[in-house]
Amino acid sequence: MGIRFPNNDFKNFEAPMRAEIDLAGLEVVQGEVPKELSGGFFRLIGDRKWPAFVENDIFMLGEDGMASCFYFKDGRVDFKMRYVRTPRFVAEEKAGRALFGEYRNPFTDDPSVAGLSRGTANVTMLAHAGKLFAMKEDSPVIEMDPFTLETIGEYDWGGAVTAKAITAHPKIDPRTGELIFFGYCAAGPATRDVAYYEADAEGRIIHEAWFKAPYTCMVHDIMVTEHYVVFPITPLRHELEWIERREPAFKWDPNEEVYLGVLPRKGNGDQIRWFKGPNQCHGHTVGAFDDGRYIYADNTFSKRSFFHFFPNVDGSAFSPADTMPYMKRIVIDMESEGDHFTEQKLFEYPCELPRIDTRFETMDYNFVTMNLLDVPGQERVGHGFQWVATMDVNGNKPSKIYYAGDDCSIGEPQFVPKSNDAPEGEGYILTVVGKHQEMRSELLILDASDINAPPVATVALPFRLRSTGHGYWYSTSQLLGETNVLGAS
Ligand code: V55
Ligand code: FE
Repeated sequence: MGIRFPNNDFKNFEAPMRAEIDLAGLEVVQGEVPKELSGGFFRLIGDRKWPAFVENDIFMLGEDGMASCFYFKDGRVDFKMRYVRTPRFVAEEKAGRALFGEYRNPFTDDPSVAGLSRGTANVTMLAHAGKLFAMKEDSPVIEMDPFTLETIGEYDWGGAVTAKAITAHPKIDPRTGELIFFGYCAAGPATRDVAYYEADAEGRIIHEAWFKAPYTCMVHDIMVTEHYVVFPITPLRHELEWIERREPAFKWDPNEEVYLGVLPRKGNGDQIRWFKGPNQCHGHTVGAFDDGRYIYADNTFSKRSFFHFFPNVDGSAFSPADTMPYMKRIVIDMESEGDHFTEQKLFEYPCELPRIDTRFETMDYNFVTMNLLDVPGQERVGHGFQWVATMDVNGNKPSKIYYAGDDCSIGEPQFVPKSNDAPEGEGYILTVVGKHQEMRSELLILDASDINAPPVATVALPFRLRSTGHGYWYSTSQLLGETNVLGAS
């Protein structure tokens, strides 16, 4: 059977690579790579190996996870890229064709794979307690070798994690090195069950709690403070009967209420308190902290889901402007008798993929870097994310905006401190630029305190890397399990 990728989203710069790569010694075409940086910049790229047999395959979300890493040492950068050998990938490789059907719909699969994990491991890579995981929110995590990118296999923390799905956005508390994570649809596809876990710095599960969400929906990220965990239940709904009827797995409901579920850290499921607010869709958490009474949590929210390919529940049309995410600060008063939260816009332009200096995760913080979707007054030439911005959530420093160039896309910015004990926000921003005309990509190293200064270094790839969501830096000491906290080396 001939191999052909039918969808227009899978053409030109975004055509699947389907190639595993080893390239030692990337060319540094400008500047110098800081010698203090020792570690890896890990990006999971969706990269479909076998063409879908269903029509509505979703670019990126539905594709096989391809683990890629820029390894930094002594001013040199090596590159490696390997498919994550999920149970799904292994089964399809053996068959030489796709066996899994539509996104998040097991009823569309080839009967030969019934009961096998559908996970594609294509969202984020996490290093904790000396292990590296490739993660997708609909399935168990996959353990990988941090240095060879070989797949080790599904990991369940020694049997302690029974949730059938684990988030791709856990948080690490830098005070303790604890890993805070959860799974939604934790009892199976389209269930309301949410499981919440904490692992200690050595990776042993020390807490587990279960509760039911008010309705089934995508819960992509969480907010974690020193004393609380906040679960955003926003109505990108997901119903078993829809997937049974082969309708889209997710639909946006403009009428359903928004609930933020607040659980004390290491609390039990029956301690959850729900706070309500205006109808909107959660994107990603920026940072969150509490002062004992108030919870402050910064997030991106759009009027409806950012994912335009998920229809409204009633089939009604919507404005593209309503998919644009904006950064807002949520405030929850834990001493109030009420059941509402308040919110305030923090940044004027539409933005996504916000990242902080994660040495300040769960703590009062200032520094943010993110991608922008639109900058009024600047013409957009091409598509996707085209800008990186830095800002201070407390307004102490002016925001800066870096434009990637015409017909260039730019990836999620990753902040890396200059040294392990550098002040907050002092260091570098790593980001991958796709040069669509030239059909190749570059890794940019920008000065986080002035992203408009000439780049610290530009590292060229002699090929393209498809656009993706997330990229995470882990220092060599974090990869070796010597620390769980963001560092330079
Ligand atoms: C997201 C990404 C996914 C997914 C669900 O960015 C949510 C959000 C790349 O896959 O399956
Ligand atoms: Fe994400």
